[in-house]
Amino acid sequence: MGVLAALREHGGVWFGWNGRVVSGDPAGPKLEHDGNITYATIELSERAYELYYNGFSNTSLWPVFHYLLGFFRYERREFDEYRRVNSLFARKLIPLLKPDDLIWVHDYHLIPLASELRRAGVRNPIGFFLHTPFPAVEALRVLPVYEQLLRAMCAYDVVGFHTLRDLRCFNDALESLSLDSGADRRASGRAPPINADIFPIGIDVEGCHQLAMQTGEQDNVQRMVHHLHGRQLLIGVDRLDYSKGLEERFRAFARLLEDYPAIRNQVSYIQIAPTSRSGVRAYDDIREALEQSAGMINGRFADIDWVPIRYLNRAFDRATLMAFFRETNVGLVTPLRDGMNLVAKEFVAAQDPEDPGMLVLSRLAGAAHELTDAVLVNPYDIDGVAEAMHRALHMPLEERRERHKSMLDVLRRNDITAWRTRFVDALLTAGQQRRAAE
Ligand code: ADQ
Repeated sequence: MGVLAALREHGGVWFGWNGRVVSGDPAGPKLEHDGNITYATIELSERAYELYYNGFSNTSLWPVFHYLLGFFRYERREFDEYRRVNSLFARKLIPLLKPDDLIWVHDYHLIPLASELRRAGVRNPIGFFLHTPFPAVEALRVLPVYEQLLRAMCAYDVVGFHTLRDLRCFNDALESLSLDSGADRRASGRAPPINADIFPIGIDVEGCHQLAMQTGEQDNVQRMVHHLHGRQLLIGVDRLDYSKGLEERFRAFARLLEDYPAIRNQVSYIQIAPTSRSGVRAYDDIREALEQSAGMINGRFADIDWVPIRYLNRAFDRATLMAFFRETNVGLVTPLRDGMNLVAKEFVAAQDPEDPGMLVLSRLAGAAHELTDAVLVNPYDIDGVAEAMHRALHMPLEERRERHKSMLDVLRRNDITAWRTRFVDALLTAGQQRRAAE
């Protein structure tokens, strides 16, 4: 969303995969124009989808970047395909580039794109933003190709992370290879130093707030409220992903019901988690595990007139989610690790400041660096999360208002516009440095 807003302001090309997988050679890019934005979209071959996307990107990089090494798997041919697809993307992008363009590359699927573009002679400023965490070098080292990836990151003029911790890990990793973001490149006289910095992603705070207010009358929202019968509501909204800590969260909810029997039949927990990355084994497994877990908890605690957990393996539109948030007493955002986690921010923005719901937030999400007034938890500590849920459910109005106000201030200071403006400015500066060095 932030990137699209930047494109609308400056005009430009959005280039990327359109989500389609084809059996033959992929076509594209297909060009579509919308105002001053051109969408250049390409398809992936079945082989690229399996090896590049499901394989190296989501079964090697994703688990390592989230410190979930039990899910990590590495195949050399998947990495080869990752490089091949990045090189193909570079070749398809080059004819669309104009001399003054800034190139903003997003996320771990595209790390080698800048080095491929440079190899082909592209001199435009190129920035990279990583949406996931960047891990400590000792975790990174399980990747046999981590040195190549780090060197590829050095081909960018600007590298952006969500948090100081990620940036430190990146600098440590460079140091461990005796690379540094500047010295090597200055010494070789080839290019100015890369600027690695923190750009914590923000949200459209007013937009979320407005949506939450406008859509409260929707049928879905009315039905949801009706079925609560006045009970307090806890809600979780996540992509179905093992990094989101959903199994642990379900266990913590069960612990809440065990440890605080008075709360039974007084609370409902709705978990919305649409399937993502289906076809990757670990993702199919977690879906099954959650269905079982919800069934067991409901079997154990449900009453004639009460179902403790409603687990919805489907998506809702953004407006409905914001309206759900506004009706919620406690938002549960407890990933085992997350780059930022925008649901945490959207939950806060959607609240009624006069009677806000409270956020229970994992310390291991990037958002915890900013939303320090949430009830912070370690998602692995099941008793601790159950206690935090109880505390948030019973938090006095005055305390909820104060905490909400300070979190909202943080969100307003660093909203989506501030985020993209800072990144674009950093790229513009990098462009000037590049021209001065040439
Ligand atoms: P995600 O892992 O997808 O993103 P997150 O930040 O929570 O995680 O969500 C991104 C967007 O998807 C939000 O606008 C959210 O509302 C929406 N979303 C999430 N779950 C949804 C659901 N069940 N139904 C409908 N919409 C849903 C990656 C990184 C994060 C980082 C973001 C942005 O993994 O750490 O915060 O990019 O940088």
